[in-house]
Amino acid sequence: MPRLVQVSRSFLALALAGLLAGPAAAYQVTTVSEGGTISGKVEFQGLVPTRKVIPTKDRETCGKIRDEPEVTVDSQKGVQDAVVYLKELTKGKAWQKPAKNPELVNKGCEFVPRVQALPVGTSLVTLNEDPVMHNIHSFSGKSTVFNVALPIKGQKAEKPLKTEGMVRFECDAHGWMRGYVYVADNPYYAVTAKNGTFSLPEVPPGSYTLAAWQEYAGETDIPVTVEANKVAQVTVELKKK
Ligand SMILES: [Cu+2]
Repeated sequence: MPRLVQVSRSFLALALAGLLAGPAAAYQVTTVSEGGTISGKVEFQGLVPTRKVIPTKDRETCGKIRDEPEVTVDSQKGVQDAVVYLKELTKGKAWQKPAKNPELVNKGCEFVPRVQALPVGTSLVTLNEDPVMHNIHSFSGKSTVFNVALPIKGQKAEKPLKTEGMVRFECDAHGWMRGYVYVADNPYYAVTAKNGTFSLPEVPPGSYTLAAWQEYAGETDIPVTVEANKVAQVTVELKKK
C-alpha cells in the first residue's frame, strides 16, 4: 500500500511539471536593427501531374469535367501559391495584421483565393457568391477546425483562426473543392508570386529552417543562414510524389 502511494505521488509530480511547462513559447516582437532578407524562388521540375475534376451536381455553377494541374508552374519552373515560412522562430519583427478581415470566397465552386497565409488569431470571413449551397469544412490534419453551411448567395460566416499550421478547406457539398490557409505562428511567411518568387525581409541574423509547402508536393525544408544587412538567395526544389 505505501508503495502504491509513492508511485502515484511521483506520477502526480510529473503530470504537474508537464502542466507548468505549458505550450511552446509564443512569438515575441523585438526591434530588428541589423536584419537580413531571404529572397528566393520555389521551383518544380519536370512534367506537372493533373487531377480530374468531376462536378456531380450544380453543373451550371460548378462547370464541366476538367483536368487541373496539381502545381501551378510558369515557363521558368516557378511555382505559384506555395507557402514559405521560417520554422521555430520565436523573436523578430512586428506582425503586419491584415487591414480588414480576410475573406475566403466560394465562387464557381472553387475557394478564392485557393491559398493564403494569415497570422494566428485572424478572423476569416467565408462568403458564398454562388447561387448554390456550399458547406465549408475546415481541417487541421484529420480534426475539424470549423464546419459551416452557407446555403444562400451572399451569406457570410466569420471564424477565428486559432490553430497554428496548415488549415485545409473542403466543401461537404462539392467534393473537389480545396482551399488552404496557413496560420502563421510568426510573421516570417509569404505566398509565392506567379513566377514562384518570395521575399522575407527583416530577419534577425542567424540560422533557420525555411519550409516551402505546396498542396500537391507537401513540405520541403531547407537550412538558410541570414547575415546582418545581407540578402540570402535561396531556391527550393519541390519534391515529386
Ligand atoms: Cu461547395
